[in-house]
Amino acid sequence: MEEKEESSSECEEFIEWHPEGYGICIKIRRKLVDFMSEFQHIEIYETANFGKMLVLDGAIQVLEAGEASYHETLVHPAMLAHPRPESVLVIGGGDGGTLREVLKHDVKKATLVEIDPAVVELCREFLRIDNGSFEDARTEICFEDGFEFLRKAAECEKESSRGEKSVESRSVRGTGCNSGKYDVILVDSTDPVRHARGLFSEEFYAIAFSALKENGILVTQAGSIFPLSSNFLNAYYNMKAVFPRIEALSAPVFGYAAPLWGFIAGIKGNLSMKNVDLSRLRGLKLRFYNAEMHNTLFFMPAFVREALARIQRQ
Ligand code: AG3
Repeated sequence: MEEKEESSSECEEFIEWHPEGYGICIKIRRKLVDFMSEFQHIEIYETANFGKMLVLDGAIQVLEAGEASYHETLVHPAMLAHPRPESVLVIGGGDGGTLREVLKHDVKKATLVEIDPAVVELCREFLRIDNGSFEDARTEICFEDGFEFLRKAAECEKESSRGEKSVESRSVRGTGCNSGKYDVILVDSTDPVRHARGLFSEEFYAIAFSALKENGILVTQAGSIFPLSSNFLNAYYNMKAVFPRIEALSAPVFGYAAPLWGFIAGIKGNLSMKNVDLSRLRGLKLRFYNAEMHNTLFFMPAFVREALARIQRQ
């Protein structure tokens, strides 16, 4: 795989501009990876003061010094909301940070569905935030579009419940890891652009809803809350149409050009995300999330509550 080092004078700083007209600028020491995959432009940097950084198509995905708040908020409240999460599906997340957090729990199987094998390969070698989770015996990796993966799983379900044994259904089953239903689904995607756009659609949430067990929970990263982004509101709107109950969460994520990043949880069945057994956090070795902080993840600024209430009334 192509990899390139550049002299520090060529890349002293990395800037990501958000379309709204503000940005984030990070001083960097050197570029470790610059690769154009089939799907996107992958860059990995060593920054001057904040560890490594993963950038996809110009958008910062992971800044090592800031990634804990993102990955821990995406993963742990959902894992605690479920009394025994055994089967977890991660959509996206090719850097391995989400998988790393999932595997801190006593799960039986964690399936990672990542569209771009190059992201996994390069992050495993150069970013190294996965902490061995790609090699964990409970991990199963599938290189496929997450939406397609769930679509096929739904097809498969339908056919097996009809008792059909067509060649086609066997081949669907044969594509690998899309079998069974999940206790927890975590969507760790890029912004809703290009191949990730579909992961924020009502159709995707409907298919993910049916891939959850009777009691299950889906959490997606959902874009900036402050400033309030249309990405966040759209995801909320589309999830609302599918899930009987949803919760918005937020955390500050250093590395994204927004003081508050949003997450949305869709709850199926009889689970509560707010009243959880926080003693299960003991021994998990977390850097950001803790029992005292749990409630604060659900606090929303007044202007966000207002915007969400307007969506609820529709
Ligand atoms: N995925 C969400 C990153 C979104 C950041 N957006 C941006 N910088 N414009 C992060 C993947 C981490 N596992």
